[in-house]
Amino acid sequence: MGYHSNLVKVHNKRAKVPDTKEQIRNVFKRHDKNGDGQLSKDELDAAFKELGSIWPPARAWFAQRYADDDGDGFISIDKELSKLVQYALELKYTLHLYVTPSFWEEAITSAVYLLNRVPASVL
Ligand SMILES: [Ca+2]
Repeated sequence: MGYHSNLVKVHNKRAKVPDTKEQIRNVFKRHDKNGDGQLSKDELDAAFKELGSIWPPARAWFAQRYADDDGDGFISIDKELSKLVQYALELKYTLHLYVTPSFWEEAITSAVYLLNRVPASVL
């Protein structure tokens, strides 16, 4: 491998700096500890801890209810991860309103977020 091809490689790497979405995606993927292609409640818990949630068990609970489309209690990396990432992204945005979100602020934000997504026919 010559000098030139190394330069090109570095340049390409620079151009592909992962965005927030990609980073969050990777955090979740990395937490599939047993590699079964699913995220369990415990694995979600650990992932949200890494993402900086101050109340990971609650966050994992809400996230599971939001993203678990087929209701099997696991988030499928193939089919349900996009929804989970979307949830994390939107939440992070909301939490930026607070300088230091407290336990209850995070809880209320989660609840409001979830309720906003309950179809009108249900509530
Ligand atoms: Ca599922």
